[in-house]
Amino acid sequence: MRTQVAIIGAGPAGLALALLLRREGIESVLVERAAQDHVRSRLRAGVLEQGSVALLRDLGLGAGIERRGLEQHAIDFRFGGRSHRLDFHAASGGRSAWVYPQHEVVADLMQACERQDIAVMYESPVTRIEAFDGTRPVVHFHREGRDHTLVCDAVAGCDGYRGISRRSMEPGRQQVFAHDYAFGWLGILAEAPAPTQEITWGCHEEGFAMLSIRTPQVTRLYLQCAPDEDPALWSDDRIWDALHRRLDVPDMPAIREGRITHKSVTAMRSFQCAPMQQGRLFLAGDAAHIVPPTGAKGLNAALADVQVLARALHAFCGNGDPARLRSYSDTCLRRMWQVHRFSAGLCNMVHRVADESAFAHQLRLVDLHTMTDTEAGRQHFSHQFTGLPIEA
Ligand code: FAS
Ligand code: PHB
Repeated sequence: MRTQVAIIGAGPAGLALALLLRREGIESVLVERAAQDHVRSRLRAGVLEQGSVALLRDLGLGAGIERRGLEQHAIDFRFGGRSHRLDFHAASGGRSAWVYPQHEVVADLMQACERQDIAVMYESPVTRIEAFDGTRPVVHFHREGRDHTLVCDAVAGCDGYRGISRRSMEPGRQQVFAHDYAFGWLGILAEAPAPTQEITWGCHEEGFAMLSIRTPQVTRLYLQCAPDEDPALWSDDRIWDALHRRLDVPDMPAIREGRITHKSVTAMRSFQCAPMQQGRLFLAGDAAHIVPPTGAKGLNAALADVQVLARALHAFCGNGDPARLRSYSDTCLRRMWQVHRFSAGLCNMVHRVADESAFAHQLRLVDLHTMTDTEAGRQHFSHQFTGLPIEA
């Protein structure tokens, strides 16, 4: 087989990239390891930055967000026994975020690829990527019991943290930055309406908790736990008791309980590889970087990367200009290090580690007050949370 751009992975990064390339008349083929239903049903991110919503609308995918998305203007931070509502819409000069779950985004992107006859091969794991230091990379994949090859001009590694793309790069030409956190999140889905229509964070002495929203009847809740916690040790009663302790405050309606339909633990890490390219192989999304879910940046950073990559591939494949491709990694890294700083800083600010000193605890409280109770703190949080600009 032959195409202009081989895209490895049909998660949000790969699917969005294929649609952006098609719009510029550049052909691509997506090769995805898993079955389509598996990719579509994975429960992950929940919040879209303003720029990500603009991208999806630009791709003609605004209908789902209009019907099922919830525009957000504020986050209610709870600490010191009371609510500290941060209006990021006002503090950012009118920018918003949307609650619109990743599985909805992926379903919308898949439907758009099908409508445009973009070739997505599911259940087709890529086993090797070769010759990407030359001008004709070759992607080897397995499909329907046979081995196949896909010859192309460029390879987009959108295959996530455990994918083959980053591992195919020469380690000696790559730097890795990694940090694992001393806590994780026990995440649940509950058939219980949110007491208010705003995401609520509990920065409690006992530990962090969050209430987010999926639909008017379903809430997504998180509890700080050990990174290797066994979800089976958490009965429904134990979960609700901890969520009430960490989230309820006297001046606001209590969270509502309901049937828990999903329970899982996510460990937390920050990871970045640099550069995000070697020869004609370009990494985008989780293949290149991981952020803790606290700042809701993983999915949004993936969508930001592929907008940069699509513009660079259009200049190269469409007009023979390699300049943007050469600077792809530098362009993404300038934005990503700010995303890492925001995500890691927020993560450390709102979680309490077991051996926290009294001094460190005081510093965290000052940081929380600065972020929510000062104009400068609110503005800094709001510009980051609603999404940094993507370099043209
Ligand atoms: P993805 O991992 O989504 O997609 C990569 C695709 O490549 C997968 O479909 C995989 O099957 C495929 N693939 C891998 N190897 C392959 C091979 N050899 N051949 C072919 N295909 C291959 N982000 C947030 O912003 N907020 C959150 O709350 C949040 N929660 C998360 C919870 C969990 C449990 C996880 C794992 C992630 C969470 N994230 C969250 C981050 C997540 O949303 C990612 O940022 C997002 O999926 C990134 O999208 P992609 O880069 O497309 O990678
Ligand atoms: C989510 O809905 O999963 C979510 C919301 C806000 C965050 C992180 C995750 O900051």
